[in-house]
Amino acid sequence: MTHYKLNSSSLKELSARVSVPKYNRENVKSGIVHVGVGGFHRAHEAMYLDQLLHDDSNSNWGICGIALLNFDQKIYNTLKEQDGLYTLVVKELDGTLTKRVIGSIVEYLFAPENPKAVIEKMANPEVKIISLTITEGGYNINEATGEFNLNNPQIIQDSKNPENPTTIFGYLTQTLKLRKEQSAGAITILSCDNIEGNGDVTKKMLLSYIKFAQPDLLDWIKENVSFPNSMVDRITPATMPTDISELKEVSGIEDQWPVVCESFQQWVIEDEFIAGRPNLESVGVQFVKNVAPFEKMKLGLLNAGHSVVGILGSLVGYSTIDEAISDPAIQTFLKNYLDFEVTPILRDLDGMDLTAYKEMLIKRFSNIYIKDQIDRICSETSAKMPKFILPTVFEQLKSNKNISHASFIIAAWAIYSLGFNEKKEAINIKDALAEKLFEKAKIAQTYPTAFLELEEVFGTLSQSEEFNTAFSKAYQKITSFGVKKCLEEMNSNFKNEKQ
Ligand code: CS2
Repeated sequence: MTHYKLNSSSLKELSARVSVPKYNRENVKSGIVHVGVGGFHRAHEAMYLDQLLHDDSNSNWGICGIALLNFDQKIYNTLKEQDGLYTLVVKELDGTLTKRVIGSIVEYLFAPENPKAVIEKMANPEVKIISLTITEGGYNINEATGEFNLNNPQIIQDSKNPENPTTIFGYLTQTLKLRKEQSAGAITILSCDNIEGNGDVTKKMLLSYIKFAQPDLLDWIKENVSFPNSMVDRITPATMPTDISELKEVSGIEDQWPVVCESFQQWVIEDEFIAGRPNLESVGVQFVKNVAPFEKMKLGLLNAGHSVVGILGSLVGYSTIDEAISDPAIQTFLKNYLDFEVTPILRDLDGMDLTAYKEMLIKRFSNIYIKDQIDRICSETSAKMPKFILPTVFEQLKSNKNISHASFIIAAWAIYSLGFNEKKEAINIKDALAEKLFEKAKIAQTYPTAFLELEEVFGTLSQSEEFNTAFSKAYQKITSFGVKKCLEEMNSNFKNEKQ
């Protein structure tokens, strides 16, 4: 089979093998600028827009992808070499691979190389939406106070050098300033990160920065910028070398960075697009008045579920989510956690079948073809914990409800943070707070609750006596008997309690 490097000129040949964009990409304008062109964006928003662009009347809604950090150089280079094209490989539950070349990213910029070009692009009147996937940790929130962290050296640097920003807050501020000066019109800033009230959080954090750095912009922003909340969902593991070679061997496509994902996809958004929006409902996006209940459900069940399976699975010595969830001790523990600690805090989900949602979630985690890496799931747990698990814990504590599973998970995380699993193999911890976590985890070997003193992660949790007690008990048990034994015991006690 002839192999083709993926780019605009090979699309014609490739169209005989996989589905390719059938619209004229040269006519597509970037009505959207997206910051953070990782796997998730390419499996989700860019995929929805690719579908939409097949109708010529939508040609104003292409995407300009921004690689914001130095770390993003590789994706920028790949997009540049491949004219923005990449293959999306959907792994169905039965293992079938559905391959499709996505063409909605029609421009791309590397911010560290040319910050001015990025600001000018975002301030272009044709651009109506700036969307973000900058990760849970990217919003610069001080978890101890819930406020914007003005002490972050990069934030201070941006406020002193506004024309050469390095953070998303510096970029957005300069963009809004230019839009105001050039009367470029209103703009929507759409967060697509896994944070409860992601639009509200983006607004609060950005306005805090602007109040400090450019207060004269605030009035203009009030009238001209909207921040819809949204809930996004599609499991997108990291692309593995085998994904790249399969694509080459089976389909003859040389793609340096294809994206692999599950077939499930969901996007629920509040319809607050001040400068207009594409007709996304025609490709299955749901628009609702209030996204909060959906977001809370997804973060509390799916994302928290991931962290639970990831942390416990990692300690036992598994390396993928499907392996870990196939362990009955982990699966039963997860189900009990979701049913008895998370479900009670979920409300206002009329018409939503939560039982079916949870069953589906277990199926999605169990997909053996996805092979979602525990390393990916456990990366940046210090930023995920306050968004995925702690809101549930605080609510349960407030109403004196069960926290036995959550305290067990956090105790397991304290032990995980020492850097070894129970087979004495080193764990590859990727976390901006890895050093601090390790220091606390060391002290926790003698005083377990020292781990909870990390305020930037746990906020006021260490003030709860009830949590401290449950946490210490879980910690001692895990260190004495190992995770698996503890899970089995908890699961059977729980079963007896329920009978
Ligand atoms: C995962 C998410 O990062 C994580 O820990 O839970 O990336 C998850 O796969 C997506 O949010 C699925 O929509």
